[in-house]
Amino acid sequence: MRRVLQRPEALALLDAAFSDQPVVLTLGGTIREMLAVAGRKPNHLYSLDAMGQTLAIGLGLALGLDGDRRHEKVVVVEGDGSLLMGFSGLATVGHLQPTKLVLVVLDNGVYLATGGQPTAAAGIDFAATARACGWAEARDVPSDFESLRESLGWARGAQGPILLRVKVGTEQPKTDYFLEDPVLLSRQFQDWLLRAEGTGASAV
Ligand SMILES: Cc1ncc(C[n+]2csc(CCOP(=O)(O)OP(=O)(O)O)c2C)c(N)n1
Ligand SMILES: [Mg+2]
Repeated sequence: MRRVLQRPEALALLDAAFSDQPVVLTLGGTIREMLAVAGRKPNHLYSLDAMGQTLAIGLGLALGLDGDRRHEKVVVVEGDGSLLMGFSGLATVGHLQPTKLVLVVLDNGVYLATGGQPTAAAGIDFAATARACGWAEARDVPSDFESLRESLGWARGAQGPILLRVKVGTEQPKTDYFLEDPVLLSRQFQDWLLRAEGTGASAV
């Protein structure tokens, strides 16, 4: 049987595919693993413990950057439990149509951070839900390195809002704690947004 992709591997691919674009990261485990594979990145917004709110943060950012040609995409990295908590965001995104938004759901099927209790994700078709809400594209990505790499490359060039769901394993590498002040984290990210070099086109 083929082995399922582990979250740190998926995060390394995500960082490589969107190394110059704004990326909003959900919750502690995902953030710590991204820091372990990619290091501290100015284009990453670490939304520490904002369970259920990561998609809403990305939605606001994608709408705010809509006319800013320095930023092609706004990538949101969500967990299954957190997305389920903020599920109404799928409808709001369908309604508001942020064309730069790419939501990547790293679905491990559990609330890993709190002990591995199963979420409702196994019975929910996230892609079909997003399509029913009016998202431009929504796909399940097979849980392997090449499929995810290819899908991320496609998402980079396609018009959103786009949802990609990929199943990941529950291996938890040992990582350092990361508990910085969210006010300072968001300020550092805003500073990057304002000075980021993009395609060479000027901001509106
Ligand atoms: C509103 C709220 N409730 C509960 C928590 C505690 N909590 C932190 S992470 C987590 C699980 C999140 O599940 P998921 O998004 O699937 O991420 P995973 O743990 O699998 O990485 C919970 C319940 C929280 N941070 N915020
Ligand atoms: Mg989970």
